Amino acid sequence: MAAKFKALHLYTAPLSGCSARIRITAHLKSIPLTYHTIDFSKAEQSSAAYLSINPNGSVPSLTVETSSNERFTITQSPAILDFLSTHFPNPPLIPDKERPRERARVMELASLVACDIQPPQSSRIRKKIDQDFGGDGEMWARWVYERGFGVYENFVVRGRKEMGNGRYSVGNEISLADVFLVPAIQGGLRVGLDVGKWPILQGIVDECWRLEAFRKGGLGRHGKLVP
Ligand SMILES: N[C@@H](CCC(=O)N[C@@H](CS)C(=O)NCC(=O)O)C(=O)O
Repeated sequence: MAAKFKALHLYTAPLSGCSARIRITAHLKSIPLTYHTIDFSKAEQSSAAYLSINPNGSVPSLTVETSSNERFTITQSPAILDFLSTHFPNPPLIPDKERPRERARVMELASLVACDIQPPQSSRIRKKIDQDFGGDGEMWARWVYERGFGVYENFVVRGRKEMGNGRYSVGNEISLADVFLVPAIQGGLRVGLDVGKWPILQGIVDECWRLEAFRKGGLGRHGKLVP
């Protein structure tokens, strides 16, 4: 643990892809986190106790206890990842400024998942579609994932044309892009998608899955990426 911090408390849910981004990163960087499970089946994310930690009623949240006994909470997975990458730089998950193209590609792919794939099909949105709009939330989620994974794969193809082939989303180093991709793919599997439709994504995910950090930090119960 960096000397500045006494403890880092992660509020997480086993099937939350946004929380899995933090868990995988913590394993890759060997950051000791204290885990607090928020039970969605008991709607704990909407309890008064949890809303006092995260007024957005979502996971993940990270409460930081500093060595000078201050406490502060960070919500939103990109903000938490920024904190972790600043204070636990190794191994880096974002290429440095000497590699501007790789850096841009990593941030582009991570943002594709963070902004265009996960939010429109989140559990809260699906529930609203099912309960209040007379629709089928799972079908909607499948459409969002299908479109998003096709776009992701096209971006990887473009990146490989520019920078050469690699094992992961961008080159041969694990990056934030992979950390965002793998839990999203697991989310897609949960709604019945056949990831084999995107052979390049399947290849990246297979490579990531060789790493313990992904197996330990990925979505609980759905540890098997390839059905
Ligand atoms: N933009 C947020 C999204 C967080 C989010 O949507 N979390 C989901 C789980 S992946 C959640 O907690 N949903 C609460 C609910 O469905 O009530 C982040 O990246 O942290």
